[in-house]
Amino acid sequence: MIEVTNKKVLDWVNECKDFLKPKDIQWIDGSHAQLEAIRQLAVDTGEMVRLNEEKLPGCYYYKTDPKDTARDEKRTVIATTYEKDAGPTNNWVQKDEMYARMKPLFEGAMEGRTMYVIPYSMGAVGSDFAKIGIEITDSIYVVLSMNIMTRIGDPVIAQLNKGADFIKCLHSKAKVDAENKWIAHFPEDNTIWSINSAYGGNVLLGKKCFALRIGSWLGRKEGWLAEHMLILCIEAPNGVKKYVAAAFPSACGKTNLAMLIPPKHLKDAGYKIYTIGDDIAWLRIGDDGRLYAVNPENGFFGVAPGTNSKSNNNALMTTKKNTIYTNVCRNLDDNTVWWEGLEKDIPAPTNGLDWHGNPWNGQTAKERGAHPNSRFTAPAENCPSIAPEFFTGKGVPISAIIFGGRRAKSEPLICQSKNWEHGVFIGSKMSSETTAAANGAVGVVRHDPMAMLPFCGYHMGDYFQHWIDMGKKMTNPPKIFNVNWFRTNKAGKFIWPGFGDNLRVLLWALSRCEEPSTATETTTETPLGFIPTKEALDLTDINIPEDELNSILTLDKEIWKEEVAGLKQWYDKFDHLPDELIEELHKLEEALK
Ligand code: OXD
Ligand code: MN
Repeated sequence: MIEVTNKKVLDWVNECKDFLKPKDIQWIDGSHAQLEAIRQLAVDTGEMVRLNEEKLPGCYYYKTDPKDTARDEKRTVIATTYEKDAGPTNNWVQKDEMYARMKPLFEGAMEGRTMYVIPYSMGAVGSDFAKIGIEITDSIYVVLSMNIMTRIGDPVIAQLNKGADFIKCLHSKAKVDAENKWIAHFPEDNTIWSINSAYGGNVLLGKKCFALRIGSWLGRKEGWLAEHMLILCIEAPNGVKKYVAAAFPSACGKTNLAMLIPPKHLKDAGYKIYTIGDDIAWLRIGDDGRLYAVNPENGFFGVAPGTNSKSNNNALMTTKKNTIYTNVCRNLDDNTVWWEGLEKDIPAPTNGLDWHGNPWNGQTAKERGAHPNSRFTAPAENCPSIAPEFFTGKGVPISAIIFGGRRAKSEPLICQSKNWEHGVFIGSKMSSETTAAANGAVGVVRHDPMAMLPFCGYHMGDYFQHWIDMGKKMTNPPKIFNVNWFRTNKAGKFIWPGFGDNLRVLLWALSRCEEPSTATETTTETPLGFIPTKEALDLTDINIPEDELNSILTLDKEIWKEEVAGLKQWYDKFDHLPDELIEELHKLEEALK
């Protein structure tokens, strides 16, 4: 390992050691030998199970406490000096009070344990977009997962030794005590403290905590955007590559869209899809006035249930080696894993263990084998559709930004905003039916602007203003769209086939980004923006009853009057919002009359 010479780093690690009181300290250099030894320790102590070496080489199984299986938004805190900086959508605690609440919980929390120090980079090490974090943890699961999700070890230490700044990330699983679980962000101090959880979203501090909550705060200060967005590349048959960034709330198919496989006729025509990111994008304005994006992560932390060769074969293939599976069902016959929706022809194991670790054979219809939010943590480099641009960390120019949610009735299949400000309005009004990715009721509609409600590290009124200001600085901003793959018919079945067929919708969006647009004449202008007519969409080989197709390509004014009423209530939460958004809301209300 390279010797650490950055004094700020050494001082902080010493300070943590003094109150955590670990039995020893291990710096993570990221070497193969070191990681292999840690894996062996995880197996020896029972923290992880090594899976079938032939079928799933390098793969491990990990299980969390049943009360600790999802992000815990109620226990996620933005701790600033003044409440106004956290805004009405975050749990705010005065920062000194939060330190005082958590310090006693951390006191001696690592007694008898090893304290691991993980230097990591979000973004390709040393690239223009990259930022560094150091995570201190007592969890082997965190060490091994951070190795997948970020770039760790010596190359990062080399950057720190050159004087690079870093985010101080402290985690202890402590007693995994749900009553004393806290995930606290101190953006004024570049600090994150997480205690009493062992679930990925709460403890892999590079992801939601740094790359989004602290990232969004830094982005506002420094003039860039940290967003809950996938990034994908669409290569046309003529070889031209276009890039799309898309924001959806958790468990709305982001990973599937990022890795989509084109429908047969488009594949035969020569369309190709490459994946750059599935969850987070950092976006900066380039010298040419366009918006450029990187994926700061190095792996995928995807929802396992429902992942199969039809829904997302690329994700399935990605998980076949060097992957950690959390809270899935184990198949004891061949030491592999299983989850609901894995494959029609792969039945539930007759000799299995459910996500609680209890014997399970798929016969107890009421119980699930895998937790609905069970996950795979898999290296991005495994992904068959990974883009070469992912590795350079250089940033790709974004043509279209797509917002989307899970709405059974209101939002049309796709709608293009009128301009950047209107697009920001479209993002600010996003709402979705909740899923299992966070604790709480599933299927309840909640406003989730830009899919950032749980992840924006500051006042959302200021966040919208930052978006408006970013638009003003771009001479060639991306066009903004809203999509909804989740409209249902009278029988409650999805109308749009989704998955690979979503490419048809993206292609329409990209045609709208051409100058001049190649699709204008087949578009309907509505109070919400531009919706394609059915002639404008490629519907080859798709069979949707005429009335259902019409219903997802029109705007139901009565439903939208109710949406506007809900939106007004939502906006009322904020003591300040950009004038541009109030104006757009007013215009929408008038147009619906
Ligand atoms: C995730 C989430 O895990 O959004 O990506 O919850
Ligand atoms: Mn996410």
